[in-house]
Amino acid sequence: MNVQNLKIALQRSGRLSEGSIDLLRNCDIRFDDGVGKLRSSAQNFPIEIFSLRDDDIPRYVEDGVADVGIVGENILAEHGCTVDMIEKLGFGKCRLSIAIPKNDDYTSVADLNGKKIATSYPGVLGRFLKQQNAAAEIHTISGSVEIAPGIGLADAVCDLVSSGSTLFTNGLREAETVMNSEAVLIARKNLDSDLTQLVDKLLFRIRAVNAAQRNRYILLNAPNEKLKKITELLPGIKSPTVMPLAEDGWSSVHSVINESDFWEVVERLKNAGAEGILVLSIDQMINGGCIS
Ligand code: PRT
Ligand code: ZN
Repeated sequence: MNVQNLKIALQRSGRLSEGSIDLLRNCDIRFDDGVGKLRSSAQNFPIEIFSLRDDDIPRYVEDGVADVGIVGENILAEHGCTVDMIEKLGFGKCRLSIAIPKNDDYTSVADLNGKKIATSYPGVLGRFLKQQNAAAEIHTISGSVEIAPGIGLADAVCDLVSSGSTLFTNGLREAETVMNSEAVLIARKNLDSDLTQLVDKLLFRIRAVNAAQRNRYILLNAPNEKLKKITELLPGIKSPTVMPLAEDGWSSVHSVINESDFWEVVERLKNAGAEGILVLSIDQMINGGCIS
């Protein structure tokens, strides 16, 4: 009988912590995330949660302290560990960018020649500069990178950006995107078959949760003579469900559509004669009691 637990490493306290915990909870994995607890076990899934500093996660997964982990692609790229990146998770999105004082002229990477760039990502930045044939000097610092130009420590910075407000308040502007990043699920190479099965089970749930978040459930009424055109506009997971309404000549249409093309489809449905269009997230469908 398999009693092996899957050990997962999450960021203990930081920008990825909430997203990682929410993801496991949305997968219906119940555990106690008591503050400061290094280790907790789930009550309803064979998984053990380790809370660690994000920088340590790739190495711990590589070394087998944990089997899988959730970490930013930026950390993976910098630390260069040999682990498998198995799924992009859609949260913790940011970019690693080179930023310069806002009044400096900038037309291309050639303008970085001879400049000193402060960063906590010397590995990724070094590869980028080499690939772009830019001869800039890298000055590695571990925190508060954005203040370096203001205090005369560097001419530019290479740091993570999400809203851009940190750069703005420090009088900097983005000049180059070095890489885009988001939280990813990583796994140790060559896991045994029991652990691989557990990873597959977890991955199945993660994919289902993320798909549900991207999709919308749509209900509408359609006059029967326009039904063919309206149903053709609905690229549902399967064909849309069509049911006759009590009112003669009308049908009710239900379908699932992807968020990215959502408003365009709604507009086209309206133009094609759909009425009473109602849109629900999959969460609302379940929690609102629409599914019986
Ligand atoms: O203690 P530990 O080592 O675990 O945490 P940490 O302080 O090293 O990392 P943390 O919690 O700051 O970030 C964890 C991960 O979140 C990063 O590795 C990225 O993958 C991701 N992430 C997403 C970000 C950001 N967005 C982000 N904006 N990490 C850092 N920032 C910082 C950035 O360095 C800059 O100081 O936020 C500032 C810029 O934000 P904006 O919104 O002003 O542009
Ligand atoms: Zn860190």
